[in-house]
Amino acid sequence: FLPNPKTIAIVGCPFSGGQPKLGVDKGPIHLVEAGLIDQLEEIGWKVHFDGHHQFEEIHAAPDPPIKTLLKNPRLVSRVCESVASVVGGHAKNGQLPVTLGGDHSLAMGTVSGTLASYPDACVIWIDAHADINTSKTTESGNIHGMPVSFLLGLGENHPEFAWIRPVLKPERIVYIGLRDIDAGERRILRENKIKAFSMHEVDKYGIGKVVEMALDHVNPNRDLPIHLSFDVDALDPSVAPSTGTPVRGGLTFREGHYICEAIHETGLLVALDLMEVNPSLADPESVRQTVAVGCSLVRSALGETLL
Ligand code: B3U
Ligand code: MN
Ligand code: MN
Repeated sequence: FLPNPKTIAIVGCPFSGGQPKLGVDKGPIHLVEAGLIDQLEEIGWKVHFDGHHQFEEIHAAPDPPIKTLLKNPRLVSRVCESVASVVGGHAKNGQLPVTLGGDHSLAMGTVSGTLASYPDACVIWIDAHADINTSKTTESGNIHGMPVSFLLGLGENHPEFAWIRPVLKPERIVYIGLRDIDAGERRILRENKIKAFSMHEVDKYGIGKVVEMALDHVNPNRDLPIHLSFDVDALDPSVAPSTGTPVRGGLTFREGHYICEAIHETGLLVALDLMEVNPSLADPESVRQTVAVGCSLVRSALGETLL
């Protein structure tokens, strides 16, 4: 899908408004400072990066919660709308947007941007969580637990989010790595027949088979563009400790990288998100380790091979 020379556009999104923990907005800065751009050039990409996005022109105050629950709704909505137009613009120019989060609410923007250019794209969502709560089911009110429901057009329509079109069909998204799902989310997954491979399936079948089954579901003929949205908390906390909501029993270092390598091998990747790296959480060595694993997942998805 991409013209030559193959070009990446780095979309750095220092944003934390979809959840309460400060520091996740520093994720993109740390990933770039760790040398990600040079690393991608070394594996043969042309890389465009003209600074992290500044969302400061987006003032949403006063931003009272919707129904006293959904937190920072106007801010999250406006930031994601801006991210959608940036990601969509890069995709239309034939570049591969690599969005560095920031919290996972940003994926409302990135996936919307991808689907504006590639309407038949599928989404592969790697996460400990399903991020599919609606304003009715959310217990936390944190919008990073909700982006998928907005993209699918589930739940109530809130005027604050009127720009989001229900661009994604339930059969075009698949999850890998789930292990912390709310009761309401479990019901939504079941009712919409959304395919999900939890850690149980990863244990049972092995990661190779799981990725193959996931692709068979969303991309049976291996001809549709792929948006890979990778929440670093899909990895086990021993591998990626610096993240806001770590859940034990996650993907190993190799399982995470295998997913990225296998998606690269399809030749169908058109957009990538790496989300929820929070350099303010845990000790300096854990931060270094998490940032390094984030960079290496991105490299694997973009073609770095072991041999
Ligand atoms: N499902 C919970 C927890 C959660 C979702 N995403 C993250 N945590 N990172 C919620 O808040 O909706
Ligand atoms: Mn997530
Ligand atoms: Mn998560």
